[in-house]
Amino acid sequence: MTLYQPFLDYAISYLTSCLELQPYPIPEGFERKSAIIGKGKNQQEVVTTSYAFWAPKLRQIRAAHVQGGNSLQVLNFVIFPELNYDLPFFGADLVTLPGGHLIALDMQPLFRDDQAYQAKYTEPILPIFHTYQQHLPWGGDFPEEARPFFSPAFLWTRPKETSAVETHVFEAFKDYLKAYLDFVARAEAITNPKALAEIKQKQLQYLRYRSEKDPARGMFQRFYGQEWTEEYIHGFLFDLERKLELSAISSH
Ligand code: DBV
Repeated sequence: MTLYQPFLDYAISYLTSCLELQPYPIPEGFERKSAIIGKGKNQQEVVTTSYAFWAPKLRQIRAAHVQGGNSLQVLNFVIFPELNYDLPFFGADLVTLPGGHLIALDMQPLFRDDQAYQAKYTEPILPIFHTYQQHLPWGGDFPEEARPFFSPAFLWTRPKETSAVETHVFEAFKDYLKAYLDFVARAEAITNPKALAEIKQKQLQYLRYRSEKDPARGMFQRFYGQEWTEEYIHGFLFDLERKLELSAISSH
């Protein structure tokens, strides 16, 4: 059992219990990828496995799980809503590297500075955020340009102890996911054309930022090469632009 496997298992079984989960296609060759890294005695297999689903209101629910021994464990888990809902993204970046643990957990807002949006999608999360922040203090250094993509309930922390990941971070992950599914249950389809255009624009802005700045790009390139990495990022992890291109073609 590896550090983030229980997070992944919990998420899939919880989502299965409250959503009509459907399989989402994973491009061939990306369900599982493995490489041997290091030399001599330090050789280590690094395996990346991918999971993807969709459900009503949720365009893509996907996870990338990287397992390469005790000091290389990553679970990146994101939920992308359909473009006719104003729902935030559920974003979890759970990272363990030789330098330590790095945890990012948030409901990433479409409209960061809109008061009504904050009241709807951030304020209800603040009590959960404050509960965990006592045990999981602010993680410091953080790219300034990423700030617009996170809510005031952004849990960003670098726990010293693995036990803090197994307890506080795991509990926070469960509470954020539950709260997210409450939002999903209550969300109503948007029909106003101006609002729909704004959502699409914000979704694309988020997608482009994440695919351009993916902090895992260097790691994946080292393990699996540049070609595989770019296709994984644009064809699976952050695939909205590709999907929009496809639907534009098929509607002609
Ligand atoms: N991050 C991803 C994906 C990953 C992944 C798809 C599948 O978006 C892993 C793997 N994140 C990952 C790794 C690192 C980070 C770091 C391997 C460590 C990189 C390194 O140190 O070499 C939140 N993740 C980070 C950092 C942040 C996040 C802020 C530190 C980056 C830095 O200091 O430059 N989640 C991440 C992020 C957004 C998000 C930037 C932006 C919207 O949602």
